[in-house]
Amino acid sequence: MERFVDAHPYAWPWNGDLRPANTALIVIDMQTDFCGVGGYVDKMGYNISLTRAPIEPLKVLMAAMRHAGYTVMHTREGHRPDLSDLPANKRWRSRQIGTDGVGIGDDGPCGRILVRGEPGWELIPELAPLPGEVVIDKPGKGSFCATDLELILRTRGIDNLLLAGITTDVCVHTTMREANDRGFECLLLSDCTAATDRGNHEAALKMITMQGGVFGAHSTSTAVIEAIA
Ligand code: C5J
Repeated sequence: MERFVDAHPYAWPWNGDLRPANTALIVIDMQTDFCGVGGYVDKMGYNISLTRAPIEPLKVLMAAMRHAGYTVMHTREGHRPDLSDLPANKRWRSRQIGTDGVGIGDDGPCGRILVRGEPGWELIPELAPLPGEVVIDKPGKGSFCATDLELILRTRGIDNLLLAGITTDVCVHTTMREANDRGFECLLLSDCTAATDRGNHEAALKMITMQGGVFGAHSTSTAVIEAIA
């Protein structure tokens, strides 16, 4: 039986082959540093009510997908405590924003910013992984760079990826582009993603719809829940 999600710019997935065995939800970087009080995004002066907006729709979507037997995975952006995987230019740039010159790897209100094991780096408790769910630790913006994500997806026979989390224009879009180039069929969920700037979120959605769906498609979580019911 073919199954499609009502999506833009096309009904997704392209071939109607949407099943628990070949489809995974990846929840990207729902960490305190990106959406919690005192985290990196908050410290940079951005409005965390934007990056917190996906939490409630994500709770509902994750429950529905788990109930229907779909794979749910998570990612965390972060660096080793010795910062041996933190490029100097990434650190330098992160210190340019805000008023105090504090950036990635430095002490902040939630511990060292984006450093593995620190409170700010943790996934937020509202969206905690269930035991057995895959968590990918990534040093970059994309989830495929310097991780075993592709190996895990291929081993499980996953073809279709639903992309959620933060931020739409950075880590979610980078992951979508990496996945698309590797042949995965991608769907970005507009209400389960957010950016630090509303215009960037809208622009990131629009980019997807060019060229017949240049990186895949986007839809709402409601459309996904209807399709998998
Ligand atoms: C950023 C992310 N924006 N998770 N990371 O630096 O999008």
